[in-house]
Formats: sequence, structure tokens, C-alpha cells
Amino acid sequence: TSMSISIPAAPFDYRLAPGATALVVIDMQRDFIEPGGFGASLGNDVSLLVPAIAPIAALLAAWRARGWPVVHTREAHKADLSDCPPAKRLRGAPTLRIGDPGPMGRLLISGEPGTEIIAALAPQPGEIVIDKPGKGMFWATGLHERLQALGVSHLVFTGVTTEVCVQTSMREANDRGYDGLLVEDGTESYFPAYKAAVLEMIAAQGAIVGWHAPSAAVLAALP
Ligand code: TIU
Repeated sequence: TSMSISIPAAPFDYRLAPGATALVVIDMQRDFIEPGGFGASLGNDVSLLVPAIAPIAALLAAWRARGWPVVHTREAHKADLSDCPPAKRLRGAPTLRIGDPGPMGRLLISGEPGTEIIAALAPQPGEIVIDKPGKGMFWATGLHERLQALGVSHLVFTGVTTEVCVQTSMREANDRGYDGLLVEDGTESYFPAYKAAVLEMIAAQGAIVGWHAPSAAVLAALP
């Protein structure tokens, strides 16, 4: 493999391993970004997530041009809900629960229109696409083994929402030995203050969970 490259990041430069760094796009599915999905059912303003789309598209183009690994995730359960713990389904007071029929099909169920990744970020052949029953991308997905088989050691994170599925996935990755970088403008939350807090938290104490940098810094550094 080639030499690592340096990206200006917080709390200090991130060393990216060309070819061994996967771009991770978390849950950019209609359920979170479009009206009538799971995110809206929880009472959220889904338009807050839209600004992440263009930076992610630019990063996808860069990774595809280099033939580097790309991972897309969807938060999606089996149709019989056997992988959805009641504790998850019953939490909160949503207008619709996981598995209930909504305007885009059954909420957070694999294969339903709402769980489709938005057209602007549609996966291409050869990219890893996983349906995950948890907030984190490693729980019950087999993803770690697939990334290990590809020799992936570094993960560049994008997607939604920052403090729920992105942060959980980044922490899961950290515990499995990956070096993770969160792209500041490639992630959004329904709660801007939570996004800001996550950026501070992950990089605190000497990158205790990982790094963060804007997409422009990542793109400018790529060989
Ligand atoms: N509710 C919320 O902010 N997020 C989720 O439920 N899932 C993801 O973050 N993908």
C-alpha cells in the first residue's frame, strides 16, 4: 500500500491511508431526509439534513474516481421485526412506529421505499450496502469482517444523524481499532447544537474517538 497522507483536522492532522480508507455514508435514506418518513414521525424538521447531501456527493465522486472502498448503510429491519427489540420500537411517542405503514411504506423496513438511499447518493455496483438493525453500523451486520477482508484500517464518516447513527458507528469503529474522521459538512442533525457537541466530543482528549475536518480539507489532500 502507498504512503499515508496528512489532512489538516481537529484535534491534529489525520493520517489517511490511500486505498485502505473507506468512505462511510450513514443512513442517507428517504426515511430521514424526506417528509413522511421515520425522522418526520419523531417530530423533526427533516430539511435540516439536506445541506449534507452535496458534500457527500463530492466525496463519493472522489472515492469512486480512485477505486477506494465505499460503504453505505441504511437503518432497516426485517419485515417480521425479529431484529427490532421491543425496547427500540416502543421508545418515545412517535406518530408512527417502526414497521407501521406510512406514506413511503412501512417505516424502517428493508426494501420499503422509505429505506431507499436518496437518488443523489445512490450506491453504485461494487459498493458495500448494509441494512443495520441498530444505530451503530457494526451491530449484527458482519461489516467488520468485510472491512478486514478488504484491508480497511481508516474510515471517513458522513451521513445522518450526527449524534445518533453517525456517532454510534464512529464509537463502534473506534473500539474495533479503526482510525475515524468525521466530515464536518457531510453530516447533519435535527439538532444543530448536538452536531456541534459531537464534533467537540469525538476530538477531545487527544482524538479519543477520532478526528473531524471539512470536506474541502479531505478533498484537497487526496492523492
Ligand atoms: N432520530 C435520529 O436522529 N436518528 C435516527 O433515529 N437514526 C439515525 O441517526 N440514522
